[in-house]
Formats: sequence, structure tokens, C-alpha cells
Amino acid sequence: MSSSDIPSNHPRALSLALRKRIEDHVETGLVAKAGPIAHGRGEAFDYLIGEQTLPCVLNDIETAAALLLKAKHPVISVNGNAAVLVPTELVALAAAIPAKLEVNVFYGRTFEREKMLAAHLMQHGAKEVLGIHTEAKVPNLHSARQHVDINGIAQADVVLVPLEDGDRTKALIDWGKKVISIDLNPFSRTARDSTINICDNIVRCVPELTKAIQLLKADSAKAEKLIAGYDKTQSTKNIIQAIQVRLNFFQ
Ligand code: PTJ
Repeated sequence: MSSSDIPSNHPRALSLALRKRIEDHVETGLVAKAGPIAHGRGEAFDYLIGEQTLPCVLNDIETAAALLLKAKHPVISVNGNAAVLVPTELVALAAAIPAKLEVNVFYGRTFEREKMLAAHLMQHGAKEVLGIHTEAKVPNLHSARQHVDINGIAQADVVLVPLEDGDRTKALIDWGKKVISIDLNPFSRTARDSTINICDNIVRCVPELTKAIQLLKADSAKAEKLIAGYDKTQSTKNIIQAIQVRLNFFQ
């Protein structure tokens, strides 16, 4: 399929365009071969929440913004899917906080792939991208994700981790970091282990997160209040309840 095959008035035009982007970047090597499968998992969960940012998730987004603003060394971890879905938006988010951008991939971690992902972010406005020539390791992690930048994730107090399911989040938490995940699957290990999970599509929530950062910058007391009042268990319950309400509607 070429992008000209997608009629602009097709009810699923955006979804088809995003799929196409993922598909095209498997060819360029930015996206891992497993990237389209991960994307499809995300789409399935996005259906369950109605392909919208759930009202209850706005509090997770605001609290994540507060945590990122209060961090001393915030880092945004970027994998293949995230880099091609929201490159400009991730660069804008990093600039707004400000936070460092670090390439961190699971599949086929080669110098070439790291460099390509960094170049892709630079083409979209990033001034610096870490994660090339990594020298530090996440303790007790055995996948390629263990390799982290000594000036980035190794030093970070808060790490934003979009689109992954695995054991890194727990390993980062055990290493003393706070982790904000972006994962449409509220049942994934990453979503369950993270400090805050944003259960929303990355294409919707990254711009929202940047907006929340800008608003909170002027209200430090609100940022502290959000962090103090955050209840992860309640946040997960709210999402599951919202999914249940939608499922009941179709019965
Ligand atoms: O580039 P690499 O090598 O680091 O690999 C990246 C992928 C995404 C292929 C890798 O991390 C992977 O296999 O991820 P998983 O285990 O499939 O987990 C991805 C999670 O992200 C799943 O829980 C999906 O539901 C979720 N997800 C997928 N697309 C989106 C999403 N969440 C938010 N927005 C999306 N667009």
C-alpha cells in the first residue's frame, strides 16, 4: 500500500497512515521487525478505550508532567516505534521539560541502528541524542536494553519509557529511578511496574504531556500536590472500569 492508497476521508485514515509509517520504517531499519506486531497490540487496546484519551488518564498525564518537571535528571528513552510515530513531538517534549533524549532499543541493537535513530531525531529538531556508545549497564537486566548512556539513563532520576513490555521498568525502579511508561495495555508488566503509566496512544498523549508541562511550569505548588496525591492502584482501576463500561455498552 502506498500513502496515496489511503483516501483522506477514510474513517480510519489516521490509523492506516500510522501503520504505513511503521511498515515503511521496517524497510529503513528504524523499526524492528517486531515493531508492527507491537503496534497491532497497541491498536487493539486503543479500540478498547475508544481511541480517545480517557478523562481519567488526564490526571496521569498531569502527574507525569509534574514528575518530569521536578526531576533533576529527566531522560526520555526512545525506541524504534516511538521514534517514527512521534519524532517531532518527542523533541518538543524534551525541549519543554527540558530532558535528555536517549536511544534505547530491544531488537537488533547495532551501532548502525542506534546512529540511524539518533539521526532521525536530529532531523526532527533534536540538538543532542544520547545512547550511542553506551558505557553503563542497568543492573540485573540481560536484554540489549541493559546498555544505557552514562550521561543519560544511568544518571536519571526520572525516565520516560514509551512502548515496551518487559523487565526493564522493574530493573530501573530497583535501580532507584522513577519510571513513567506510555502503554495502552494496562495489564503489561511495564504498565504495572512503572511509577505512573499513561494508558493512551503515544500519538495523542505526548502532545498532551507537553501542554501539561507548559501549564504546570507556572504552578509549582500544583505540581507538588499532584505528585503527593497520586494513587497508581486507583489510576489502574479507573482504566479497567472505563474499559468495562465500554464493553457493557456493547452487550
Ligand atoms: O525498537 P525496539 O527494538 O526497542 O523495539 C520496540 C518494540 C515496540 C517492538 C518492543 O519494545 C516490543 O516488542 O514491545 P512490546 O513487548 O510489544 O510492547 C509494546 C507495548 O506498547 C504493548 O503493551 C502495546 O500495547 C503498547 N503500544 C503499542 N503501540 C502503542 C502502545 N502504547 C501506546 N501507544 C502506541 N501507539
